[in-house]
Amino acid sequence: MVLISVPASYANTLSSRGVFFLQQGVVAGLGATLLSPTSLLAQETQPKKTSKPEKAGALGEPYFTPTEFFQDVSRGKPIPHSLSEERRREVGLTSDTWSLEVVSDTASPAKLLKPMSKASGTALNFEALLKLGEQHSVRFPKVMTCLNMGCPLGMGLWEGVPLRTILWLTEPKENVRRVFYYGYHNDDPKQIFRSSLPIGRVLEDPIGLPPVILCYKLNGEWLSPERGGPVRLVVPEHYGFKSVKWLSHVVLTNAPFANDTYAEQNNDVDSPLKTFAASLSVPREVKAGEPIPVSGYAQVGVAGLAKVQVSIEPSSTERMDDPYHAQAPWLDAEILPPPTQWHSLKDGLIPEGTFGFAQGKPVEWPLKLANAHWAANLSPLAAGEYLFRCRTIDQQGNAQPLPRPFRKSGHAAVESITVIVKDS
Ligand SMILES: Nc1nc2c(c(=O)[nH]1)N[C@H]1C(S)=C(S)[C@@H](COP(=O)(O)O)O[C@H]1N2
Ligand SMILES: [Mo]
Repeated sequence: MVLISVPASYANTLSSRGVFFLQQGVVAGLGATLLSPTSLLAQETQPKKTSKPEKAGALGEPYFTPTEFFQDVSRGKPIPHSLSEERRREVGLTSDTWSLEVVSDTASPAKLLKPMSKASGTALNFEALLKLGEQHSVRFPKVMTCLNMGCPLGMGLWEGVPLRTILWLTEPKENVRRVFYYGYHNDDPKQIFRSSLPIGRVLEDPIGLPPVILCYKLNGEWLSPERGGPVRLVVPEHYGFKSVKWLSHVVLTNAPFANDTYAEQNNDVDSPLKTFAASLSVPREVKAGEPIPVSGYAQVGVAGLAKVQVSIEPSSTERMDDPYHAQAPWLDAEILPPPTQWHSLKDGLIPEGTFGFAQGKPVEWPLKLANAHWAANLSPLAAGEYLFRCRTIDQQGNAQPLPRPFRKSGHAAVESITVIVKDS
């Protein structure tokens, strides 16, 4: 049997908690019918360290999700990270016992001159991986999001060695079309969680993207068992299911197809991260004649993020043939600037040499494949029942949920939230 650990709080409910990320103040420059959202600052609260908050990976401050707030999506009975340290040592899930096999697929062989296997004593160990890291390590920001859930699991600064660095050590010669990989699964074939990539993506990075890595650090700390330590794969532009935890095997194959576990539940395994916005704070009841402060986050997918927009209209409004609310009265919200302090990183600083940063500052904002935060202050309304919505416009000009509105290709539905405006 396969168990999935997902926090009970992970219902698609919207958090009514205050936002605590609006610490930088928000500059003016909103559309004429929007007011400056600085009043949102009054709602600041502090993150609770005791319980996992909802929308952990979406909250903005700290920008990089602290370890204890990261949400977990792990299969297995028992879930590998729940094993005792002693047991983890026995099964190769500690840094001193971990090793990785990189071999040819027996069903569709690739030609490798130097496969790495346990049997021949050539498997890659953690020490050798770190040694490669001295020369080749890369570190990049990425939001971890489950294809099937409405909200990111966490924002991370992921660090490791490009997978291609290890693949080249096996001296592949020909007949390599795909890379299959999987992790520790209690030695039970029924529990295996596997994923795959085209060899081209592993050997080469599309413009602006960091490499696929064997990851051993998150936010400057060694990767914890819960996050897939000692070593997991991290694929920058993909949903979480491609980033296999407790990595143990990489299989080079001449097979041309994906063999991902996620395909078995009707998921689209070739769909990279989508751009979408969702709310974090929207008052459910407001007084007539008072501005309505709203805020949220946006996931910046492969299509980039040009704008976040908000709309509010009487809930009785009917529009024909407008499934994506394209005709709603959309107004631009404010995309909040980068943090000045990167809490949860050492000394609050971005380390030198981080992908997408120069002198500790982002080269562009919002960051690619990461979260951004937004806020707006809606103009006062008369008493009545209204629907609030938010959406993104990507850098190609597509309004959410376009251009890929299919749920099994990743969540991007436009939220509709009822807001009651009452006479005071
Ligand atoms: N070995 C293994 N790797 C795995 C999974 C798993 O169940 N087993 N779940 C995947 C899925 S579906 C997601 S969304 C991400 C979640 O990463 P996180 O738990 O670090 O947030 O891990 C992926 N890697
Ligand atoms: Mo997932």
